[in-house]
Amino acid sequence: MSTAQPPTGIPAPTPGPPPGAASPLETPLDLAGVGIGPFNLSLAALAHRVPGLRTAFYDQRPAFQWHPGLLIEGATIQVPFLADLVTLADPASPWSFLSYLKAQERLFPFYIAERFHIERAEYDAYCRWVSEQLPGLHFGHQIDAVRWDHAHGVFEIDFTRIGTDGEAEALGRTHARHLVLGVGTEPYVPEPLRPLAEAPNVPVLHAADYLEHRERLLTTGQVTVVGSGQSGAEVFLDLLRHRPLGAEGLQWLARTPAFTPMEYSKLGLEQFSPDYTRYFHGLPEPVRDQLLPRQWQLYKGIAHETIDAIHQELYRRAQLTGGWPGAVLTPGVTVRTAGRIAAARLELHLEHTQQGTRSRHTTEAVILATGYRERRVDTLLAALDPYIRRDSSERPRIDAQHRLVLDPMIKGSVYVQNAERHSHGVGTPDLGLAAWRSAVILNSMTAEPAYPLPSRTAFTTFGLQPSGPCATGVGLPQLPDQRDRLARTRT
Ligand SMILES: Cc1cc2nc3c(=O)[nH]c(=O)nc-3n(C[C@@H](O)[C@@H](O)[C@H](O)COP(=O)(O)OP(=O)(O)OC[C@H]3O[C@@H](n4cnc5c(N)ncnc54)[C@H](O)[C@@H]3O)c2cc1C
Repeated sequence: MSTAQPPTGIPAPTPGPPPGAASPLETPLDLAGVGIGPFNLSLAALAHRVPGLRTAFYDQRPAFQWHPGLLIEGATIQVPFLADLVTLADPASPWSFLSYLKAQERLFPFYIAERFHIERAEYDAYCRWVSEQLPGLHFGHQIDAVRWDHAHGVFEIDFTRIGTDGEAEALGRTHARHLVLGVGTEPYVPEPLRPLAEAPNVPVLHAADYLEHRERLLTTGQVTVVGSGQSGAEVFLDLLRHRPLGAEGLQWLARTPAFTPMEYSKLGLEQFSPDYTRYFHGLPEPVRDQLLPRQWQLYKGIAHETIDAIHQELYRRAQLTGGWPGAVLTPGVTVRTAGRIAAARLELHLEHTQQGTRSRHTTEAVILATGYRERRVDTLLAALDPYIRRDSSERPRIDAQHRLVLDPMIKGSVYVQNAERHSHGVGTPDLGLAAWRSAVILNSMTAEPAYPLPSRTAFTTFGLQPSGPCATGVGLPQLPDQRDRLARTRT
């Protein structure tokens, strides 16, 4: 699926945008953001403190929401709270998690709790708090298309205003010198299971929609969870905890040879540092491509705590009933195909790779914890496509400052957040790098670094040779028009 299909039956965009939502051609924004997930929210929060910088960010949703279908009670984020929107670039920011706690009058309870990994629902609430107060955020705005206006040297950005009922209300246009895409990811369903997931009235859903269906899933006879990442583990644990004792009726299938823990050692975590990101970006493309799949355990495994909690709950149930719980956990299994065998029953065709065996499994509901993929922006960027430089696998080339490498005819920059795993590595979707990447982007737009960043961030030395220019924004070539303008407004 690609984003930004302009709705039909609505008048064509006019240069006069609706009040409060757009800027006219004579006074373009310095930076327009597409999407307000944590990454662009972080950028908006840091940009807010840069004097003279005119920004606006747009999101198609009516309000900020962070993976609402997986805000399972007790589930925590996998980075410490210090990895909030701003702290690792600007600990004094009014948009930090600690500022949020202060505003909620919860600083002392938090201090006493000594909790480093906060609940996912609390992270969501914190981001929403920022989103409700930060100026320049426009929810209910879907960005449909982006073009470069050669005559005026600005990006032309078409949007649709979406009403609270989800219907398109009006079309508009805004202009910006630079653009940042923070459109995030979307749920991924493997090919063999797609027809099932898309068919109405069949109880097959992606884990992203879990909470919406939870009540029904707690009482459905047999439930199967497919996928052994963190989402699969959290869904399985929640079902296990809340389904009837001794009649759990649960099956957990994983393609990986084992239910594997996420790499969480201190030196392992240094691969989520700016130093490692810089090193990775400096590697030759074929080396990067070989390396990434081998690093899956850094982000695709299950948190130790979740594995412990699952085992603990299984043990508790075994002890209470004096038998084995009605939960089957099988790794090493691929779901080849699936089909309906009755109005409310499904049959999965399974293959065990190591044994070379096949079997059929009947279930009444399937939850696909099969991951996410970068959201496609082909439609959104169709007009820019001829100007985008690509690597040998046709992926956009992205420079150290997270900008698409464009034909020099395009004077503005298109920054990307969370679409550069192929060029910047495993840290790309990590919330721990949010503030740093936002700062790198802002520093590349301002005469003096808006947020001075450390030149070293890890104890590990990655590589024998320094890996190219340091992506801190310091000492990097500036965008000339921007530098002059911002330098003047900064006094
Ligand atoms: C369930 C889950 C849990 C995670 N937990 C962690 C964790 O604990 N720690 C960690 O480090 N990482 C975690 N991650 C990874 C992290 O990258 C994401 O959580 C994070 O949400 C990514 O932020 P984002 O800003 O890229 O995108 P999103 O949060 O996906 O936001 C993108 C936004 O863009 C909007 N949008 C898209 N297209 C358009 C358009 N054309 N016009 C207007 N708006 C548009 C969407 O509506 C959406 O609101 C998790 C990921 C998932 C899926």
